[in-house]
Amino acid sequence: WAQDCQVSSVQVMQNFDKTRYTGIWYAVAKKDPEGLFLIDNIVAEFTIAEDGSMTATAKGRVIILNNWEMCADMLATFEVTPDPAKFRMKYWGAASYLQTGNDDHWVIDTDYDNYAIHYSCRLVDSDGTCLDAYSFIFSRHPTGLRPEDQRNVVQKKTDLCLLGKYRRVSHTGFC
Ligand code: ODT
Repeated sequence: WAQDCQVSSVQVMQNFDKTRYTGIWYAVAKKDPEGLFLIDNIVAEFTIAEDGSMTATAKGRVIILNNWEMCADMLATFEVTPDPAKFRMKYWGAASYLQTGNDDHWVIDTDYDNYAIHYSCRLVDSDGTCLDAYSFIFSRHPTGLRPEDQRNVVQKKTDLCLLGKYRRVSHTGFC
C-alpha cells in the first residue's frame, strides 16, 4: 500500500475537543512553508472566547525587512468547518508590518496534555498533493516531547508525507 499524499485524505483528530486544547503550547519542531515567517521561540496560547469560538495568540522570533530580528506578537481567530478538527485561521500581527493571512488549520492528533500535531496546506497541486505545507509539532513542555510520544509523532509526520522535513525549534528566551 503506497501513500497517496492527497490533502483530501489527510486524517485529522477524531472528536476534537477545543476546550481541552486551550492553554499554552510550545512549538518543538516545524516544517516551514515557502517564505518562512516564525523562526524559533514559538509559543502559542489557545483560548475559547465567550461565544465559544477559538482564538489564539502566538509569539515567535522573526526576521523582517531583510535583517531586523524581533519577537512577533500574533493574533488569530478560528472559523469552524463541518469537521471539528479543521479550522480556517485568520491571523494578523499586533504591529501592522507583520504577516497577515488566512490558512487552513488542522489538528492532526493530540492527547491534549502533552503533544499536538498541526498541519496547514496553503496550496494544493492539480494532482491533489500539497505544494506548500507547514506544520507544527507542539508540546505542553518547553523541554520537548516525552519519549513515549515520539513514536506517535513520527507516524503522523509519515502519514502527512512530511517525514524528514521538520527542523527543531529552539527556546532560548528570546521572546
Ligand atoms: O511561520 C510560518 O512560516 C508560517 C506560520 C504563519 C502563521 C502564524 C500566525 C500565528 C497567529 C497566532 C496563532 C496562533 C496559533 C497557532 C497555532 C499554529 C500555527 C499557525
